[in-house]
Amino acid sequence: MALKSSPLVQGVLTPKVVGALLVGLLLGTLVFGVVLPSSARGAASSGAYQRPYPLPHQYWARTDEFYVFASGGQQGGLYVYGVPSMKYLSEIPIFNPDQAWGWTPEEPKVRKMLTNPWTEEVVTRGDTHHPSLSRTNGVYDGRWLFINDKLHPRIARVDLDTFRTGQILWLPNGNGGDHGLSVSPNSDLLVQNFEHEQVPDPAITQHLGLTVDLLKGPYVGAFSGVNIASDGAMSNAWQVWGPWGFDMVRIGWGKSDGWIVSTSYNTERALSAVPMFARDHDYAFFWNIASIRKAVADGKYVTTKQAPDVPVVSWKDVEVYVTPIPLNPHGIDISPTGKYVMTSGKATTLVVAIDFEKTLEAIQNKRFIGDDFGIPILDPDAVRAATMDLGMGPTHIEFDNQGYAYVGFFVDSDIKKVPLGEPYTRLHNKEPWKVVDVLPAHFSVGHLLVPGGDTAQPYGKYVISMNKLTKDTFLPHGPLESENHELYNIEQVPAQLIDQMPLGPETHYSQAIPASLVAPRVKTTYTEARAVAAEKPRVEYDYAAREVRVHMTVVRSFFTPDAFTVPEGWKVKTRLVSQETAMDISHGFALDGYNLSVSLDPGEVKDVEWVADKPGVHWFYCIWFCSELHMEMRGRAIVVPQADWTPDKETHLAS
Ligand code: K7E
Ligand code: CUA
Ligand code: CA
Repeated sequence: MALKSSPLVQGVLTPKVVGALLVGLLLGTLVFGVVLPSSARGAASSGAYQRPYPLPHQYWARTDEFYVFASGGQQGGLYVYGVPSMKYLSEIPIFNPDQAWGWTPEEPKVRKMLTNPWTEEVVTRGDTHHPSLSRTNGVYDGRWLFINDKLHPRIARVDLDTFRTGQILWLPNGNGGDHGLSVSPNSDLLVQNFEHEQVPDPAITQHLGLTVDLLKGPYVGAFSGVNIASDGAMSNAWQVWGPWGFDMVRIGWGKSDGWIVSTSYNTERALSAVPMFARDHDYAFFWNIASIRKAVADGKYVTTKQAPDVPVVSWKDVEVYVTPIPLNPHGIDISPTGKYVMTSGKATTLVVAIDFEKTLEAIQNKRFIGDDFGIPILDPDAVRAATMDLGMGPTHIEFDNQGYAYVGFFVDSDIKKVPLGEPYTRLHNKEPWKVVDVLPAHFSVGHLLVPGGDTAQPYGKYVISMNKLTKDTFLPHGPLESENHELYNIEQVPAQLIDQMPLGPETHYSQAIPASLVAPRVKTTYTEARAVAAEKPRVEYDYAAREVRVHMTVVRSFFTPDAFTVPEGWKVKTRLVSQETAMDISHGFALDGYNLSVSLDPGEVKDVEWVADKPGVHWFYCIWFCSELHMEMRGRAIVVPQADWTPDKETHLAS
């Protein structure tokens, strides 16, 4: 019998039904089948992939193999979930404030990160697209994750010991529209493309020798190089500007070490959608990193008033090549040895595999078929390993550990599995570049991932498809629907779809990293509070600065002090010191009627500044259910009307 018609599900517990259930209990399994979900009954059938988590206690044992960090798109940060359980773990707020995850600009550290250094605007809208996990020798190392905001010219570093944003770096000379981001094999360089063409500082257009009209264009494109120090600190290194906007990007490794590969879909330099399809091809770019550094060292650059320390280099002064790629390419991805660079014409059925060894030879032998803006155009016949006609709307590509590429198709709503050429044929013994499996998706594949699938050593085993559309896959939840992450086991052909998970709109790229590389480094408490442990709670009044400074300790289940007075209009600097040392015991400080809520993790110290401009009693309260006295964990900020204030109303704590 189907679950749908089970009396329990319908909630019709009439005496007759209860009686039948009692009979069922007495008879054991015979009637029990009625109330078991069909999936639980089906798990024992032979050949089916066994979900590894039939029972909760096995999940408590924390046996997931991978963490997935999924870009949140308009959510402005990351979603985190486990694989293969597909269980949602948390979110990491980055560019958008999110008090549910303790990320609010009331905290000066957060506020500073969200502030545009040039305009001093606090920017609270972001659009994350491309996470790139830090790596050592081309392999994930579990230290950090870097990610861009498409809406503003800024990138962030997330620290994987705290799952919190540690730095936001603003990129100069542009308004945003940043797209592809990639980290180098040893995490010392990061490249961020500007997909949207810009009208830059006149010093830049002059240096490029191009003219840009604000109304009529054509505008110019750029990518930023960012240095990453050994402690993860990011700093602007240089920018390269050229005639086009640049879309996706990878910094090469192995056979393509020392090169940046990227795509552009708008080599027409068009200003609206239809003319962006005017040419039957656009380009893949190959940029030599050493030549960019040499141009900087040789002084071939300009700087701008906004960023006097960041050299801006012209494409003319660096070593760069292009090769034609059919109609509007998007993703560009590199195989594990660094040999194959794969891309595709988004508006075609064609997928191109470029052999990077052949590309270097073609450069050496000047196998050019012309130039565009002075950039040599490499002969496609000289650089391609294959041009495959595979299906509608090829978009992004990942790689496994068995020598296969996985190409996602937006229009076909599937993923095609394709064997790579040498040196991978000994792994799969297949004729290269011919589809061996088709993974159906529900629906419209955007990005896809294989764990480690953008590194020198993919882990394989799974593919996750990040589908843009769900249609009727899940319960209706309003006109704006979630997206669908689908998990496939790829150890066999055909691959098996083993789970689906709705996730908020809309993820772009995501990466999966072995749990063993991250879980051991995750902190459960902070140690900052130890440094101020000796300081006693106190309230200080500074009449000259019109400022009250409150030094407050926070521990289950008390704020000390739990009441203080403030003259109306004064600034209140509140230092919160968590004295907790136990894991999972976070508190918080939310102030009634003041648009203020901060989270305070165990052992953490936070400063909150606010202006006491609303007279009256304002309760502050703890925001997390920390003990059975959680609701009582509150106190009063008493804002005394200016006219009524006298110094005898100051709060003095008994010492
Ligand atoms: Cu959505 Cu990588 Cu921004 Cu393609 S991008 S899907
Ligand atoms: Cu502290 Cu609730
Ligand atoms: Ca185009």
